[in-house]
Amino acid sequence: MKGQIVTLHVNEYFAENESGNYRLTARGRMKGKTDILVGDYVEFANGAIEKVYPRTSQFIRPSVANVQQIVAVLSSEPKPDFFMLDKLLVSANKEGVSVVLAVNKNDLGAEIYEKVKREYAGSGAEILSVSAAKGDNLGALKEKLSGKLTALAGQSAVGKSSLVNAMFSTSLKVGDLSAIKRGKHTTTASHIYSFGDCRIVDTPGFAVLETDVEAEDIRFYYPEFETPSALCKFRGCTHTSEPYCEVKRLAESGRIPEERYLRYVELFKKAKEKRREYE
Ligand SMILES: Nc1nc2c(ncn2[C@@H]2O[C@H](COP(=O)(O)OP(=O)(O)OP(=O)(O)O)[C@@H](O)[C@H]2O)c(=O)[nH]1
Ligand SMILES: [Mg+2]
Ligand SMILES: [Zn+2]
Repeated sequence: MKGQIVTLHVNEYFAENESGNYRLTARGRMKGKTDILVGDYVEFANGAIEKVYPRTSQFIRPSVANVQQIVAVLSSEPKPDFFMLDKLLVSANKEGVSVVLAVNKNDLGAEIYEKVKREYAGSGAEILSVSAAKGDNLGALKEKLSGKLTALAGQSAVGKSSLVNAMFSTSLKVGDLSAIKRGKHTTTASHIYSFGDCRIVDTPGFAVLETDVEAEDIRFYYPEFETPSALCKFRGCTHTSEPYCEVKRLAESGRIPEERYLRYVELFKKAKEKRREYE
């Protein structure tokens, strides 16, 4: 039989298909395999997983497979970490996964939403202003979720669980802001929840879904760089320190959001340093 892993514990896998729910183990050939992930489609018989099907996407932190869309939740409190968001967008673009930026807690003001619209207009992500508390714009968000396995990402306490509860009348545990100060996350294990044709991976308070990307490849995952990069003087321009760089020129004149560009340069440098550590 074929099913999809909806959650897992130590050598205990919970799969689901149209006919029901199954508690599985990894025996025989699969024993000791640590790379069976939430989201994986598996073949099983007699309670044992026999095979993992090829994945359409994969993230390493948190480990989830076959996600088709990411809803990245942001809020004014806690303040957004745009560096994390940029990393998430790079990983998502690399894995071919679409991103919706859900700016939550709009009952507290529109400043962050306006900033996100400015900085991410060319990023390829869709941007929605929502409020779990007031129920604002949740219909639009729900529509996005329809028919796609969606991962909820975002810092702890931005309101991921609250949004799920408000959209689907569930009662996932909701933490308070003080929980993050103590370093505790409210959601502790990745879990796929099904609500009609909406299927959601609620991940433990992780800020990003990450994959590994080479420093020189990061630029390919910034859609707003694509057109101007044809005008850079040097072929293979990384848009960081080369002269006559069109991307840099547009960032300096504000036509590419400058802060997002500067974070890109930072991301590039960090990826380079990290690689050097291992050389
Ligand atoms: N004002 C306001 N507060 C909200 C809104 N949505 C959630 N909150 C509050 O934000 C806090 C965190 O909400 P959670 O839903 O637990 O956040 P989370 O992103 O699931 O957090 P983790 O599970 O730790 O990753 C709670 O105190 C919520 O009541 C909103 O739309 N407006
Ligand atoms: Mg949560
Ligand atoms: Zn360039």
